[in-house]
This record gives sequence, C-alpha cells and structure tokens, in this order.
Amino acid sequence: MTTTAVPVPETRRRWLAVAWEWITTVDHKKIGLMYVATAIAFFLIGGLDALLIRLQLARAENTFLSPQLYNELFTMHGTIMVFLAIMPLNVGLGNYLVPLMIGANDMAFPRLNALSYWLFLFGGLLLLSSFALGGAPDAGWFAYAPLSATSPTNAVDFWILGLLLTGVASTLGAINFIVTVFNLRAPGMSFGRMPLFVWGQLVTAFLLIWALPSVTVGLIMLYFDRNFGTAFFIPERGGDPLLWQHLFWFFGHPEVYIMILPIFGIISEVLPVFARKPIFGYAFIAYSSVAIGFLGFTVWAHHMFAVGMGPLANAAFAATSMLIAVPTGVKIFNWIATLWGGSLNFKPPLYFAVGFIVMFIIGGITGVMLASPPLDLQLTDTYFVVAHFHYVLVSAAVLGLFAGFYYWWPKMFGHMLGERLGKLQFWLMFIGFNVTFFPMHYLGMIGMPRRTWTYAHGLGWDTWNLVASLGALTIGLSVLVFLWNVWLSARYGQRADNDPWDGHTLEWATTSPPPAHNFDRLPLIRSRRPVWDLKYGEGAPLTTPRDAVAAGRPEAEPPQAVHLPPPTFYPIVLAFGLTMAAYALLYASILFIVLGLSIVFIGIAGLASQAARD
Ligand code: HEM
Ligand SMILES: [Cu+2]
Repeated sequence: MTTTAVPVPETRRRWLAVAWEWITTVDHKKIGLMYVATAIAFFLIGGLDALLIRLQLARAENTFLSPQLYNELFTMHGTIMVFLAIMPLNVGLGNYLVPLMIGANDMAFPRLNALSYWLFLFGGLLLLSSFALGGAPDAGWFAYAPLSATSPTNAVDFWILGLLLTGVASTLGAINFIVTVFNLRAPGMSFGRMPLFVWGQLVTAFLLIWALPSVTVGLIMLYFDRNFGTAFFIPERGGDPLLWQHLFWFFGHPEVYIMILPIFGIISEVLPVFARKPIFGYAFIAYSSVAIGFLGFTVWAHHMFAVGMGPLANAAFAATSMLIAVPTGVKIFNWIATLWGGSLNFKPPLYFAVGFIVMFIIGGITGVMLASPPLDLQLTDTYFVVAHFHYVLVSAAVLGLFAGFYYWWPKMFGHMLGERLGKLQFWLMFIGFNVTFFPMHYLGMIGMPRRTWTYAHGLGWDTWNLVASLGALTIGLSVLVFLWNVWLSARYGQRADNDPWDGHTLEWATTSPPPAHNFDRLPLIRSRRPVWDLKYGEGAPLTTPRDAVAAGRPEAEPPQAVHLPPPTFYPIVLAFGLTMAAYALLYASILFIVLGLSIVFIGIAGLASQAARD
C-alpha cells in the first residue's frame, strides 16, 4: 500500500505508526481502500462457503457436510456476498472516486465516513464470529419467519445485530454521498455534466435511505419476537409471517438495485473510454437510473407470488416487474450503441465490461420470465432462481466490479495491473460463471429445489451438478489469478501515468495516486468530459478556479481554501462501543450494555468537540 502523500520515509516508521495512521484516517481515499480491501476479504470467505456448498453438491448422496453446517454455509454465503462483499465494494469505489470525479477535496462529512467504515467492519466481524461462538445463522439470507423467529440458538440474533450495525453504516454513508454530491461539486459541474458513475452512486444512496428503514424495523421486530415474547411474525401467537416477507422484500428488491446501479455506473464510465467516443444517450442512462430507483420500490412482492396474495396483487406486481425491464433495456441499448462504431481498445476493463453486458442480458431475460406468476409458481425455490440471480447479481456484478478495478487500479495505486493476467482472469471467470450457473437453469426446470443439502441418485441431477461444481472451481482459480496479478503488480508492476487510458473524467486530471487534498489545479469544467476538453483543445488550459474568475469565466466561483480535518480515533471508539453493546445484548449482560453505550457516548462527545473546534 503506498503512502506517497506522507513525507516521512516509510522505512523509519514502525508498522504501528502506519496502522495508527489508517485507523485514524478521515481521508476518503484511504477509507475507500479500506472498504475495498475488507470487502475483498469477506468476498473470499463468502467464496469459500460457495466452494464448500458446491463440493457437497458435486455428487449424489454426499455427506461431506452435515445438514446443519450446510444450512449455515448457504445462509452465511448469501448474507456475506450481499451485505459484506458486493455492497461495500461499491461503497469503497464510490468513496474513492466520487469526490475525485466531482472535483471535491473529500466527502462532505469525513469523520462520519470513517464511522461508517468501522461500523461496517465490526458489524461484519460480529456476524462472522458466530461461526466460532456456537454456530452461524442458518435461516437463509432472507431469514423467513417463523423459522427465523423461533429457532432455538442465538445464531439468528447474530444475524439481526450484524445487519443492524452494517445498516447504520450504510445509512450514514448514504447521507454522506448525497450531501457530497449536492454540495461539493466543483464550479461548472452541473448535474447534467456529472459522470454517470456519480449518478449511479447518488441514486443508490437515495435507495438506501428509503429501503433500509423497512428492514431495520423488521429486524427489530424479529429480535423482539425472539427475545421479548412479542408475536409479530409467529402464527401460533397470532402473528403473521407474511408481514416479515413484506418488510424484508420492500427492502430486498431495492437492495438488488443498490448492488447493481453503481455497477451500471462503472460500465457507463468504462465503455466510452475504451470505445474512444462519448457515451451514447447520457441523459437516458442517467434518468433510467432514476426511473429504476422509483420503480424498484413497486415490485417487491414478485418474491411472494407463491404465498397466496391472490390474482389481482400477483398481476399488479407482475406488471410492475416487467415494466422495470424498460429502463434497464434502455441502458443496454445505449451501451451497445456506445460500442458501435467505436475504435475499441481491447484492454481488460473492456473485456470485463462486455462480459458484464452479456451476463446481465441473460440474467435479465430469466428475470422477466420469473416475473410471470404462472411460470414463477413452477420455478420458485428451484435452482432456476439460483441461476437467475447468480447471472445478474454475481456474474454481472462481479465482472462489472472487475472492470472498475482494472480501470481505476492505476489511479488508486500508481501502477498497472498486468494485462495478460487480466485477460486470463477474465476468460476463466467468464467461462467459470457460465459453466457453474447455466446448468442450474436446467436443474431447476427438472425440479431440483434450492437449499437442498443432498439428493438421491437417478433423478438426472448428477451430471449437471458435477459440471456446476467444476465451474465453481474455475471461478475460484480466476480469483487466484487476480490475487496473483495484484501481488505481481505491487512488486514489479509497470508505473502508471496519471492518465493511462486517455480518460475524460476529473480523476484523470490529478496524480496517480492523488495527493491527500486530491487536486492542485482543477481543469475548468465546461462539458461532460473536462479532461478530454483539456487534452484535445476544445476547452480551457489547466487553470484554477481563481484564474477562471480572473478570466471572467461564467462557470467559475471563487476558490475555497482547502481544509482537511485532522485524523481522529473517535469514529473507531464509537463503533467499538456500539459493537460491544451488541455483543452484550447477545449474552444479556446489562453491565456490558451500559459499558458499551458509555463508550458510544465518549465517541459522540469526542466527535462533537472536534467538530466544534474545526
Ligand atoms: C463465486 C461463486 C459463487 C458460487 C459458486 C455460488 C453458489 C451458490 C449456491 C450453490 C447457492 C445455493 C445454495 C442453496 O440454495 O442450497 C448460492 C446461494 C446464494 N448466493 Fe451464491 N455463489 C457464488 C457467488 C455469489 C455472490 C458473489 C453473491 C452476491 C450477491 C451470491 C449470492 C447468493 C445468495 C443471495 C444466495 C441465496 C442464499 C440463501 O438461499 O439464503 N453468490 N450460491
Ligand atoms: Cu426482486
């Protein structure tokens, strides 16, 4: 990890000092990198879970895993991948890039940003610690009641509290993104000139704010049902398990857009740069994100076609679900039109971006199929569904994220990721995803239920399960190639220029990696592609806002002095206190609840006094 911005020579510092610097940092770039690194670690754990699941299912009547462990593994796999891998990878890239792309010095609330990270990390660790503390949650990633409300051990409480902590992190982070994008855009960066990645992050932040309350309330009610004798979701006591499904999916469907909209943004940045022409249909891509954001709140009960809502409700939710394919299709056509006639630069980011489009189209088509209630009644809870969401959320999302990694890696670390290894990784991944997940469509159609621990011989499931498991190993191999590439690039990688891909957005106007304050000079922003304007003559020469004002440019405003808040350890203190309180709840220790909350109070007081001094 480079710390170029720091003048003291690395060799003379003890590692403790380096650790302290990262622990107390409020720099959005460092926080972004910590998010990415942590999420990759969680991704590896979630991937290991997936490999174990696939090993268990590789042949019929296998007893490699016990049924209980199997339940824990698929629950943790889904939970980790959704909440601790894909979401925070997006947050990490957003943290790193949004301020750079809009020409800001940092996020609007740098200390809050650090708090979000620590809450995310501790919430994730709390969840994972359940493996060691008596057994992991085992009620599935959507924890359907009444199973989740009545299971005997406290495993599901780990799940509830872990998600509440990471939920607070997400809410604070979303507020931070919204305020940053609304208030900190550089002079000239109107909404209509904002990079599409920033649009994706902005809409995602609104989705988080609107979707999280529903599941937060649900989680608290579930906690009460489990621990305080309430009966929200337990039918024997007069509760309604479907209420949980509504609360969960009112969050859960927008959640899939929370995972994918920032990735749509990545694709919209990568394609024009590697097709060497402007994005086709900028406004359509930006506004279709907004449309998807709104429509995303009207489709949640397509996850509940089989619960007996009646034909009217089923038809309504089928219609809205099919409608959402329209703005999604708009994006796909615009991406293809961007590639069309471009002079394509076949580098790893383009490979991954095109791979994303292919996989997303396949997953999108099966999504529209599942939106049809009669078909869904046949296919729900079969491997067809597993195939569907692994095409969109896994194959597409992961390929899209890697497009972003290969594209922005040189900016973040100052050296390139290897091109040949990148392409090798792409092909292993692309083939691996298809070999793993395509046969699952067929397995589902011939009746293999999801979440099945093992299966009998002679059902015709053996061959394709084996194929899927071999595909999963191929995916594992591709991830190893990536890690190898990272290692090689860190040791011997080719130094990256400030602008190795001929980019057009503002992050390419600063050094690789950028200094702590991001920009010494900001190009004048008079179009959607300020850095192309700069390079290809249409725009102004490199200048500061002050020069721009002097030159009487209408877009520019007087410069503001760069003020970066000092490092602080109160965010980690606050997050630690809250996590201690959560553990205390798990073990019903009043003493530690009080202690934890006192530490929270110290953290809040510390942050408040620092803010006052700033
Ligand atoms: C990397 C390769 C992956 C493989 C081989 C894999 C494999 C599987 C399998 C076999 C299941 C079904 C378990 C069952 O129903 O018995 C499953 C469930 C699931 N996977 Fe993956 N997966 C992978 C990556 C991911 C990623 C990146 C995500 C992120 C969104 C994800 C999200 C889920 C979810 C949400 C479930 C449902 C869990 C549940 O039923 O509670 N998977 N996965
Ligand atoms: Cu949905």
